[in-house]
Amino acid sequence: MRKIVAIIAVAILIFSPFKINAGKNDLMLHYTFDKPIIEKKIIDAKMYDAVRMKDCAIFGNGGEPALPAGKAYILIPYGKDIERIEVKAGKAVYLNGSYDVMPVERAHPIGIIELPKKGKIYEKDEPYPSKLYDKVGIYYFRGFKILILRLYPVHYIPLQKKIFYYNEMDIKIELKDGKVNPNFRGLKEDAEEVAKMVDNPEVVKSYPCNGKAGYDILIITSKNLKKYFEPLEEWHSNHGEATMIATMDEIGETADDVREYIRNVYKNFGISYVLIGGDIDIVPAKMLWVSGYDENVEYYDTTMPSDLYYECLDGTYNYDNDTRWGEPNDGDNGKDVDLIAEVYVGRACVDSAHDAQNFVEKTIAYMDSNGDYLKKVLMVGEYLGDYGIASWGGNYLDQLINYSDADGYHTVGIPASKFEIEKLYDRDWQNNYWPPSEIISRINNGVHIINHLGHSSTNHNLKLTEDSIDQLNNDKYCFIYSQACYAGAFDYDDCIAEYFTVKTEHAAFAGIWNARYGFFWSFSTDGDSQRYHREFWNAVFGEKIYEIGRANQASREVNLFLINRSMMRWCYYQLNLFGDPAARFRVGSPPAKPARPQGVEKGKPGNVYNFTTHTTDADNDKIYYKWDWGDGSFSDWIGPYKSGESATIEHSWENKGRYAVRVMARDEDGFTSEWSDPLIVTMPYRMPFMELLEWLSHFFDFLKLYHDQFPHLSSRL
Ligand SMILES: [Ca+2]
Ligand SMILES: [Ca+2]
Ligand SMILES: [Ca+2]
Ligand SMILES: [Ca+2]
Repeated sequence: MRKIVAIIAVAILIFSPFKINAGKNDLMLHYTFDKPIIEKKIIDAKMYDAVRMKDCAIFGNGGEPALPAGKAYILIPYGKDIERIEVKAGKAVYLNGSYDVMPVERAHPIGIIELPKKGKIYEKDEPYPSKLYDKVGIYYFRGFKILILRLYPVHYIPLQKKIFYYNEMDIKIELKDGKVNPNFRGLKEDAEEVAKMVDNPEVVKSYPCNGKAGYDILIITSKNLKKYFEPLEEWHSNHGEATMIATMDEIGETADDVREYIRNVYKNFGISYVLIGGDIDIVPAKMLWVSGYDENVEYYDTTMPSDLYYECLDGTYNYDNDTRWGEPNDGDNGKDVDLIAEVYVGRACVDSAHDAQNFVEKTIAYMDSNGDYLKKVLMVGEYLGDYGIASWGGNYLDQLINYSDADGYHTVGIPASKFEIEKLYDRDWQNNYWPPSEIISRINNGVHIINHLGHSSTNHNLKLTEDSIDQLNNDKYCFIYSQACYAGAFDYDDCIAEYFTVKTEHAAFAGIWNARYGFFWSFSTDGDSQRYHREFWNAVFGEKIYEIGRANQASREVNLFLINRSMMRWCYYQLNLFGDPAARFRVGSPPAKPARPQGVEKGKPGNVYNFTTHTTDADNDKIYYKWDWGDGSFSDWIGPYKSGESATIEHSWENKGRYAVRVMARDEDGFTSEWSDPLIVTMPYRMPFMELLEWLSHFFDFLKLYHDQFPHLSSRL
């Protein structure tokens, strides 16, 4: 599926085989679709046709024909609302032959067998689905209004066994005046980010975005634990990510107090990340209710702790005011709850100073780490049960390596050319069972990234228990992503994810674990948890989103058009990050600390002077520089420069004073260096007698300025 630019105020689409008349205020989008690919598939000794289409995903409930659906993420212009949506398709193109389209399999909690079932739809003599699209909803990202549609380019007439598809669709959205979302804060970086999320980035221009963020990260913890998080605050601030700490005594008690506080800091200080520094009794977690179901078979629901509540800051999460938060009609006006994050959240489930020190030391050690261990990736797969291809976790995990187009969607995976990828699979092991001692020795030898699919519980994951975690003694810390059940149930006292991340000074610095059941599909690798897992590494290696919290959220949002599919909403809610959301995967090295700036040390206000620096990047990446002029002003990121090339910039100061000029480097992947040592520049240099008198009269002011300015140098941007 491809989308072609949206055009505002286009009268007629000349080359289209059909017409929609567009008015002045309309948004027009044109989508094209590739011919479907049909593959034969044997399930339970019966032959089916599996229908795939490029850039589409299989959508439907268990037992319904499994057909591809496309997605449209459409940005609505600033201050506008939707009056009407019109979708028109081109000519129906019939495929030759007759087809037995396979039914949608049922999603399974890891460990329960269910076979696919067929429903009544298969007895009908009319096209299925009977429509071109569904409106998934309207969601907001930092005040940008995004309409999400699910498009149905492929249709099936069951009794005739015919398949046809549309090779193009036109979407017209009639607009009317509307309100501006209260979470719109008008930052330039927000505009850049939303442009990557939507099909019509040219509409971003309609939003007034001139502001710059003052802060990047908020840490929330208790008054008692605050000092243990200060080294992390300092580390981030020294790397160009201004960080602040707030304590619960300033915030309140409830999850709603926390969300309200985050919303205010988001709006007024421009933050993008929130680290929750406390287990649920220190910083509460919102318990969200979620159900996933198959109309024809059985139904699941649960209540789970979800920090998604602190990421998605729009509107209410309990519109009907009942006991269930997070229902699909619990957003403002009975619409869906907010599912697009304003800020990216991770949690350190610390209960004590000891836990907080473990967490902070491991996180900083990881962010400063180097060496060969960073190349090591371990895939950990277990036997899941007798489900055909889905019998082995390893069959799923293999799709995380390199590019995959399995199950009708594309993901960029962990590149085997850059990493040493080891597999620890029951599938390949003697007697189909690798022993726990094996994973202990792999972690102790140093491994960077672990991906896991197998059975788990609140106190059991990767075949390890709380007790066996004591046998870990690694000082090279890993990141763990596990699809398994309940390992991240941090409301169950202390779950195994908490042991990995905060209870020990070894093991993992961060990870993503499920709060409740993970879900795979039997006889297929198109599992719900797998969708998020594949998209997580696609975000990291395909989209170069290295901050863990952002990558976790990106893996959700790309799946948002499937939110009603089987257990997708359940998984959307439960993928909590146990770690610092602003920590970046060390899949590259940051540039070295830049050379102390060279240039004049004395000069006159108003004159323009040149300053020069240089640095190198171990990966030979292109480099950008940001200058701190010592007067509260900063340059933009200037570049790119080659590694080792010197970079020169001009600057003048309006006022007399003494300025500490320093510079930071960033590579093309966004890894930042430390600040350089400062060059102290004094203005003015040569003073006539009268100016000297004036200067003396300002002498005490200067001392005060010097005093005010210097303490900030090491702690923030
Ligand atoms: Ca409710
Ligand atoms: Ca939102
Ligand atoms: Ca806990
Ligand atoms: Ca680099």
